[in-house]
Amino acid sequence: VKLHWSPRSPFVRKVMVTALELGLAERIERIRSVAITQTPNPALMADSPLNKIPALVLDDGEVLYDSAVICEYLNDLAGGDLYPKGGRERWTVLRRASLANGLTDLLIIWRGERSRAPEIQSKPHLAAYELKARRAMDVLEAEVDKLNTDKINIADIAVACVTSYLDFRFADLEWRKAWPKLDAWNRQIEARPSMKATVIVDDTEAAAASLQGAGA
Ligand SMILES: N[C@@H](CCC(=O)N[C@@H](CS)C(=O)NCC(=O)O)C(=O)O
Repeated sequence: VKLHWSPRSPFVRKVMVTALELGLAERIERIRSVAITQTPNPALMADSPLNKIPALVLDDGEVLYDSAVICEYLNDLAGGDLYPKGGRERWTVLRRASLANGLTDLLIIWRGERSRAPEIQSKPHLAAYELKARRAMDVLEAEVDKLNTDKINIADIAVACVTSYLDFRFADLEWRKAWPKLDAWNRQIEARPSMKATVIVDDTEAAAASLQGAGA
């Protein structure tokens, strides 16, 4: 299978961490695909109509997106146990994974707004994005006792990827000071080989010609 991939995307990272945890990473051929909201990429859109990465092209040509669907597909393929099979625990884990995914979406649009020329940035939007991001982080901090670093699930992977993304794009938030329990948990999960192998890298210079803007 082929994965529309970028070393800068937290959603792609989540898929790669999932694949590594399941022992499937070697079966995935990565295609460096530039995904920038305001500069749609025709080659990417041929497979991913909304111009988003990750998108997984299966051997029969069908394309799976978005990252939540890809992760569940990989877990199913490997017969993995990253998703509780049923009961209340399943819904809690899925809800927490959605919170992390939604926070990631929010950070991406927040960053998009911050990257615009200062005179056209919308102050109300910036303030609302920050308020929501902080609220989501408060909820994750309050739930930190339920997060794992040993027998991990899909929510742990999603929370790990979004918190580490804050280091990459929102260093000014100083999140590790503001949410110290999440910081301690994140440091432990970042020690897993799957996280170490997927550290976000800014390859902007390497791909400079086509990488203008706040994309991945
Ligand atoms: N809900 C999607 C979000 C994916 C997403 O927003 N990816 C960004 C890069 S991190 C993207 O491809 N942006 C390009 C665009 O919006 O046109 C998922 O979970 O896969």
